Amino acid sequence: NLVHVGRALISVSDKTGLIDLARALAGRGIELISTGGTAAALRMAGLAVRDVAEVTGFPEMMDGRVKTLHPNVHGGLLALRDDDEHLVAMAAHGIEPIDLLVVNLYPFEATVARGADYETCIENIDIGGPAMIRAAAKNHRFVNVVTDPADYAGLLAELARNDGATGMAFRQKLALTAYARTATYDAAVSNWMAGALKESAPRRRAFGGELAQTLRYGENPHQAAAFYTDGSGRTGVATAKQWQGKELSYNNINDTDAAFELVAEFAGKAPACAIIKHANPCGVATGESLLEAYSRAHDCDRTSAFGGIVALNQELDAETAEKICEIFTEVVIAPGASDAARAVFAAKKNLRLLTTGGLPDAAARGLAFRQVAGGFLVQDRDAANVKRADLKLVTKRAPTDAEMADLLFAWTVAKHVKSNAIIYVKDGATVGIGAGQMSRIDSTRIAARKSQDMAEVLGLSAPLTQGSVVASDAFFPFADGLIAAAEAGATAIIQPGGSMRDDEVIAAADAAGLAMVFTNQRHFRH
Ligand code: 93A
Repeated sequence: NLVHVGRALISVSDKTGLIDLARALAGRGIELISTGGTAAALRMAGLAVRDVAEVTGFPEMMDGRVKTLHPNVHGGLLALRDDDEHLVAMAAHGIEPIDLLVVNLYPFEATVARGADYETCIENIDIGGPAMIRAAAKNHRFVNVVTDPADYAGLLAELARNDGATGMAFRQKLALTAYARTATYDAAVSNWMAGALKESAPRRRAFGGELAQTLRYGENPHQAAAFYTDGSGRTGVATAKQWQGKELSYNNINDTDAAFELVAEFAGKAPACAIIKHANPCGVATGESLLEAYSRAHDCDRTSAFGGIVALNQELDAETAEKICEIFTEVVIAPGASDAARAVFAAKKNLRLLTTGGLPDAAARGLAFRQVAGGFLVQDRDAANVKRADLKLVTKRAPTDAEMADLLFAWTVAKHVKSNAIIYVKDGATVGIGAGQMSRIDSTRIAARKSQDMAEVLGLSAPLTQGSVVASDAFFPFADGLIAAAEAGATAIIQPGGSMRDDEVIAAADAAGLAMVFTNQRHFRH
């Protein structure tokens, strides 16, 4: 199953590592064929190369749209070297075998990510490249196909091991990678078109991702796992730079994402902090400073914050870093970190610090996936966000300005809490969070009870739910949840409305002197 490599076709947009590779191949006596830009780069480096135009007998034409799409190329890639008919056809048409294909594609994903116009994106759809990759991969019994500069070193090592040949298992792995690449590439084109045509999740389309990192394990140690990027380049944990600490785990990545998406809602606003445990916030706060925001977020639920993940909406400063170091924290993610803040963290070897240069765009279009037996569900990501003007007052009393600010804050947090979500907020900080319960009344009570527990820890005479406001991610189906919130001391409520019993719920609010607004929009998160 060893195949000797005698001729290579190299056609690459990303010229990383090209010269070193080509020089090593040439050093093995391998003949090089190349397309325009690649051939020029090789010649500049003093390497001998044949133009693909000489192989095809056609010039590269139509702005390069047609350069390798020719039987002399595809026959050379697809011919079975042990099939007499194929050999006869090769001889009859002057087709030479191509044993190695090195291609990386027009940078379509990067072109989309930099916001290029429609025509530019279209021009960056590679046709000849994927056609050759798929042909070479199909014929992996005889042909090697390399689609990623990261695999050049492995190729050279394999050739060195086998005196200029490669083994079948090696070529099979290359073929698998090659098909993953073309599938991901076409998925990116499909998704870009869906976006350009303003189509959303329900449209027929393909999904793909690039392997970014294999993980030590998944949600549990017996599950293998990996991290894929979706090619969107959207700022977030996938684009973050890690400054220190051991590799992120599957759960770390999941929680870090939840934390960062939450503080992204506060882009351009006051300093904000979210602390996440098990993908739910256990404290979210704004403040005059990041230090204050962090401290207030921490005070929502100090017990849960231990071993949590902290996200900030602004550059981390040294004072906040010092404060964070007072308890065990798994990950801190922020748009940036000052040198002084990094120096503070340097002493905490296990703490991971991630910076991204910005915040995720909270309003970005995108898709969210959920796996079920035999398939997966796809929906638009929840990019909605109500404004004050969208709210409908339904009670006799209107919220005060201070209550209104807290209601909107609580509603924003509720969007990022697993349903049933109940969030008590006071002065721009959560003071009680009930998450993931099967009944809304349980979430309401749990959030109030946690606030009571914290009052004891903080030595307060009354829990901070006294004089707070409450958000509910979906409507109260009965008045009991609202009454429980009022009993905990809430003075105002924000919720979607829309229950069959809205009248009862509104009457209960009026009876308790509460102000209540409806958003007419739900934020289930399951
Ligand atoms: O426009 S194409 O789809 N038509 C082709 O026939 C073709 N053959 C190779 N693009 C084609 N390529 C691509 O050109 C390769 O996939 C590679 O990305 C690029 C290399 O071009 P150059 O060598 O001129 O820089």
